[in-house]
Amino acid sequence: SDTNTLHVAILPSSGMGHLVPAVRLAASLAARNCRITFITTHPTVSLAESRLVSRLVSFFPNVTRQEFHLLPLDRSTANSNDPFCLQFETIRRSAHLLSPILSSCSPPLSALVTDPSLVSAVIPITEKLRLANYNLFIASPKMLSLLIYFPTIANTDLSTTSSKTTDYIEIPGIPPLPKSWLPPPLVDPSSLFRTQFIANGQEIVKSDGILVNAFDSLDKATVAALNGGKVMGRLPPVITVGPFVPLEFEKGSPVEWLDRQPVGSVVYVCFGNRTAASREQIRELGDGLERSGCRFLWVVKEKKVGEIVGHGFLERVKEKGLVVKSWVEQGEVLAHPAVGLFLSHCGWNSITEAALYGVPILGWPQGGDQKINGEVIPKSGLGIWVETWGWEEIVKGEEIGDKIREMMGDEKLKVQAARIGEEARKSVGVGGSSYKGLEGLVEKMRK
Ligand code: BUP
Repeated sequence: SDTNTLHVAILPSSGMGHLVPAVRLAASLAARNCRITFITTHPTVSLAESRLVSRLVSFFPNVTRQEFHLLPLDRSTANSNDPFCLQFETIRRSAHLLSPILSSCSPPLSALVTDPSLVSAVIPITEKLRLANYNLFIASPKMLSLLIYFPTIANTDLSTTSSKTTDYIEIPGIPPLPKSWLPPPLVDPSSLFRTQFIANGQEIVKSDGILVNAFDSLDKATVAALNGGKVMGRLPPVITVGPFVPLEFEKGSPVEWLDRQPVGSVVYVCFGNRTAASREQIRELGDGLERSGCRFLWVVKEKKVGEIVGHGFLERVKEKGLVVKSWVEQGEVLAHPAVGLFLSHCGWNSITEAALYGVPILGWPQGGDQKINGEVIPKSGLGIWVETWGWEEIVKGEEIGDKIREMMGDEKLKVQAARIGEEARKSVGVGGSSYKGLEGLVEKMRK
């Protein structure tokens, strides 16, 4: 009956990397008979984002979409050129408009689940409404410990020097973290991202629980340090609920080309929604793929792909490689038996999806949280990250090709990755740790 219905609102931030996990969480809760109000910001949601939310809503009758109209942002008071960071700020400064939306939900809400980039703006609202506030953390457990601890060290010297001992930051309970892994805007004292990060770090500790899209194979030690009070005392419970499983309704048109490739023969290459590569680096990557001699599916987020990689290249590799410039449903690609390696930018969703399907990763992190996320790849045994590969100095095709060939021939790595995939599926399966995490969450929200 209605009195027993648990009603939860979910407010993700902007960008696919934020929306995808929020949609998957919504689906997990909806499948457990919760009523979900899924709040989307307006204007700004991209077409891809809007389509995903529409699919969620049409798949689950107990999920409804609620539009949240944002106030225009005064750019002169927001020091950033990053459209995502500016969008976070727009949402943050409109947060007071959430109150009437949240309080008019029927049946009354039991909780709001929000995003780490919005937490400090939303906590005062939920406190006033006496509404439980949960955070869906969308990056790695290591990144979570950085967010929580950063306010304590924000005013220390974070720049990298030549002296080895000071090139690390010390977060209690976890191994030292190289300063060079920090998201670059955190080191710039005037950046908007840093201001938000500090505020969010200070406030996230006031939430009722933090959900992370992780499981034992993906940094159990850091989750234990967080929950054991080692990073900081009196933290909310950190609940592992991952890896989130791509949903049936996310499926687009399948890449049929994959069906014609032998098992484990294809390198899948994708650097996420926002990683920028120079034309020269894109060309070297193409050269590397060709030299590897392996089959490949390469997502190049550029309008003029042919012009960049060269029409000659496309002609030469057409038997072995498929270059696409549009969105592919990555979950479906990684689940495909033909895929044997993932060359990835180390977005957290990408890492967890590869883990779920037991696909080895060759990590090539760029900025943002990608290096701190990418640490789990060598640590878990899921793959490697060539630390000498940056994005400023061009990495030559020859080196890329050699690395790909070496990894594609590494039988031990395949076995390790497959084992991680089994553990991942066990975690989310009935009775697994993440399954229990979600069940416990629903119980807690009901109280
Ligand atoms: Br691109 C692309 N298809 O073609 P991350 C991405 N995705 O399904 P982010 C596709 O988007 P940053 C595509 O499966 C994942 O769930 C992918 O999230 C999906 O990286 C999501 O991996 C991308 O966290 O970059 O957000 O693009 O690290 O800069 O936040």
